[in-house]
Amino acid sequence: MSVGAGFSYKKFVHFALEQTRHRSTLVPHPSQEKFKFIKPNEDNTVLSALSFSTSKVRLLRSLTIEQKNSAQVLDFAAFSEPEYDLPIFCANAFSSPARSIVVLDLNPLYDTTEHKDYREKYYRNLMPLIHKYSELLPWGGKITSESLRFFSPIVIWTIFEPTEANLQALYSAFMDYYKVWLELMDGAVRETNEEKIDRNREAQHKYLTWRAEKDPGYSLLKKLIGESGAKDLVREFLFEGVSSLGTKSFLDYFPEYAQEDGTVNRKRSMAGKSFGTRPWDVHGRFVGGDASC
Ligand code: BLA
Repeated sequence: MSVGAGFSYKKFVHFALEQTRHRSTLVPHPSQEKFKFIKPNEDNTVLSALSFSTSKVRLLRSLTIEQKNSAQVLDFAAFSEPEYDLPIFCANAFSSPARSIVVLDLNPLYDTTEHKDYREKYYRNLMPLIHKYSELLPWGGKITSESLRFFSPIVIWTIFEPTEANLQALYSAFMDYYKVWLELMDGAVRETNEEKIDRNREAQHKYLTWRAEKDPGYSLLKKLIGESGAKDLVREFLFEGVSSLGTKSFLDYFPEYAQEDGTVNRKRSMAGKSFGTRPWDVHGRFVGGDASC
């Protein structure tokens, strides 16, 4: 039985903000003023947007969308200041009455297959988390191949029927993952080497650039708040920093999307979907082979 109607992702946001407040002072982010009262075209829909920063966190923001008897959406993310190489906390859930599509992760700033030191630093000790949830929230099947480089070995990528039990499992996972992220944040030591700070900034910018261009939520946002509203929300709220943290373009980072006339191919994926099963082993080592397999 689906519980879509009475369910709200707001409690996820409340939990996260409260936990964060225990550890640091939340300062409203400038983007909050502009997007707090954003009004959708449809009467049955409520959009809520909140954004903050803390001493170590450049941007902590959440968007929830609640549609009566229809879609429930959570987009919650936290991006550290470039002085820290912290993973990006990422909780995305889109629930229709029939199914929920979920990505919950501590997205790595650096690809964990290429950067083994980064994998060791952050994920080695976290692998038990994925075992805890791999049965309750199993791998969601084939996925946009390009997304994988932004996922960590502990990513929860899943699709389920939004029953009470499944949503409770997701809430439990969300709380665990967020607490772990806060621990990492607390322990993070400020980098002073300018080169490393620049590298962190560029890595975050690359991530923001990917998501601002290819986020699967875009078409729903466009429907709710129109094309220019959706563009603003994506570039100045959800992925704020995409216009200021760096100057490289989407095609500089992802040249495989270039079309002959120099524009960006609108397809989400050039490589196609792949990875029908979880492509990391219990140690967090990538075992997915070539993306095209
Ligand atoms: C589907 N959302 C998906 C899928 C992924 C994500 C992987 C499955 C389709 C695919 O393989 O691309 C999420 N992809 C991510 C995330 C990253 C990524 C988090 O690369 C990070 C690096 N989803 C939202 C929001 C909405 C939303 C805010 O997060 C709506 C406002 C909707 N997601 C949504 C919908 C689908 C989807 C409607 C199914 C339709 C589709 O695939 O386009």
